[in-house]
This record gives sequence, structure tokens and C-alpha cells, in this order.
Amino acid sequence: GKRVKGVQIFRPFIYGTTARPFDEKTNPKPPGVPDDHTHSWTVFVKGIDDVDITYWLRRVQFKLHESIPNHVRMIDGEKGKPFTIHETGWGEFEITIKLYYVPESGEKPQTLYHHLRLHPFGRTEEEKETMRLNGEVISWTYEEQIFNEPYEAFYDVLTSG
Ligand code: SLL
Repeated sequence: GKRVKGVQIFRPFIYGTTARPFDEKTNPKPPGVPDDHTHSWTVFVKGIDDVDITYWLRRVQFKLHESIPNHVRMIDGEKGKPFTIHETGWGEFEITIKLYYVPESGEKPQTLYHHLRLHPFGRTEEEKETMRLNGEVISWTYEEQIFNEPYEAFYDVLTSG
């Protein structure tokens, strides 16, 4: 196919993790979760305000720490749903996130790295205290996917939404 010359298409998305400490009142530990697990967490890739992104992103591979059973997970896109994994654990580590685009795009997969945060962090004590009080550690990155001179068929997909 032909490429649309001189055109760049930007699509915003968010990736990252949200973690919550187990707590009898606010986040009780489900049965079967190992004793040494201290947190529940999710890792995700999604559109801003949960807008659908599956028309350009086909699937996402999450590579978790090797200590986690079945640590390489492939998630296929479901329209309007985030690409997400829910887990429990005790430690922080780097997650490898590989984006697979729809076939019309002709794009190679792209890899992102994200550090799972379980413990409150920030530049100031105030930022940490806010996370502590909210009972939630949010580590999100806002990103923009750039499609450079997309193929015509893909350009139609990107712009017909
Ligand atoms: C650390 N370098 O020592 C890191 C490794 C690994 C975290 C953290 C296991 C979960 C499970 C888990 O939380 N691993 O057993 O499913 O802090």
C-alpha cells in the first residue's frame, strides 16, 4: 500500500500501575492469596478517559517478574476495555510492556518499561502522605503514540472513528 506523505497522526494513551496495600477494612486479602503478599495491583494500557484504543492497538504483552506464575501475559484488545492485569505480591520490579498494533498499520511492536510502585513515592513528604491517605499508589505515564506517514488503509482506520 501507499503511505500518506507528510502526515503524522497522534493518539494519546496512558500506561502504568495502581497498587493498594491489603487492609482488613478497605482492601481485604482474598482467600488463597499467599501470606507474604502485601499488596494488590494492576498494570494497564488504556485510552485517556477510557476512550477505545483497540482500533490502533491490537494486543499488549506484559512481562512481569519471574517470581510470578505465568509471568508473560498476552492480552488481546476488547473494544472499549483497558488492556489490564490484576495481581498481588510483595515487591516492586520493572514491567516490560510490548505494544502490538493492528495489522493495517504495518508497524513493528514497540516496547515500554514501567516500574511497578507499591510504596508511596514523590518528591515531597506531602505527596507521599497523600498516597498514604488515599490508600492507593498511582504511577501513570501519559504518552502519545505517533504514526508517521501511515499507510492509506491505516490512515482511514485512524481517522474514521
Ligand atoms: C525485590 N527485586 O526484591 C525485587 C523483586 C519480586 C516481586 C520483586 C511475587 C508475587 C508472587 C512478587 O511480588 N515478586 O509470588 O506471585 O523487591
